[in-house]
Amino acid sequence: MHVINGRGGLPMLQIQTPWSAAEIYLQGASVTHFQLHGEPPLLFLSEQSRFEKEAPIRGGIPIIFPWFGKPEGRTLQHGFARIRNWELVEVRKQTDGSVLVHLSLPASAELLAVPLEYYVTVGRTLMTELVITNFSDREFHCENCLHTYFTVGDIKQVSVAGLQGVEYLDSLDGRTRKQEMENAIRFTGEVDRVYLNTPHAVEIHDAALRRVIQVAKEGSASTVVWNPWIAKAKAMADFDDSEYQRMVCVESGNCTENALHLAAGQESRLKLIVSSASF
Ligand code: TA6
Repeated sequence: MHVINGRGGLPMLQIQTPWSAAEIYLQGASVTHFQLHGEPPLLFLSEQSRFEKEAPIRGGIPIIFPWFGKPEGRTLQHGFARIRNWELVEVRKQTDGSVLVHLSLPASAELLAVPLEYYVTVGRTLMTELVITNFSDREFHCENCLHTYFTVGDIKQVSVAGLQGVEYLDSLDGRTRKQEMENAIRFTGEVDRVYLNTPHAVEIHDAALRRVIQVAKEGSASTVVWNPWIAKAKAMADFDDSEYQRMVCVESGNCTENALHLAAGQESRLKLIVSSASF
């Protein structure tokens, strides 16, 4: 496997394994495609996504770092990691047939002494792990999030399970703190919620595609659930008006109140494991 010119001429890797296929752009270390052979893609990528230098890719798994959203004083939504060019360190076929891709974002002028390492393992499942190491001599505060877009057959027939009882911040209501009462979250309008202090896996039940996607994670206290619905879909230039019907974001990270405070020398390991089963 070697780097080729992908969409917009951006460098990318195409990965093939006995069970699956994947695509990874060096820009943002963006996993833009993951598909088990014979099944619909698991990751969603907008047909209108931009593939231009320094522009976010609309879909796949954007790496959100060092901040989530647009905190006070920041102009760049979701930080800069997803629009920077990452370095390809290694592509390795493993003995079990999976493929490991290691990418790195060196410490930069913006973030002295805090490099990022990203490990993507493509096989029967998709695993990605973001490692942040604070090599500085003082505490480092940041947020991180693997902002994963999943393909669904019809959002109106989708439910997200595993968050009942969990407190969340409702981004559509001034980040008011609420509690999830449903054991299966359904979508009848825009949903944009940061669930807090929840380390557990969640499941996306997709009746139209007759599959359950499991979104498991390690090193993550926040789960974000987002569907833009009709109005926001229309407002996004890099997203087709109808695409809200065929995607849902279930994101794994450490956001808002769960932000990270890394002591000097401390590292954070955020891991995502995506698998699916048909029914
Ligand atoms: O993950 C939810 C969210 O923060 C939404 O509020 C929405 O803005 C989404 O991220 C996409 O953000 P982006 O900057 O990629 O358009």
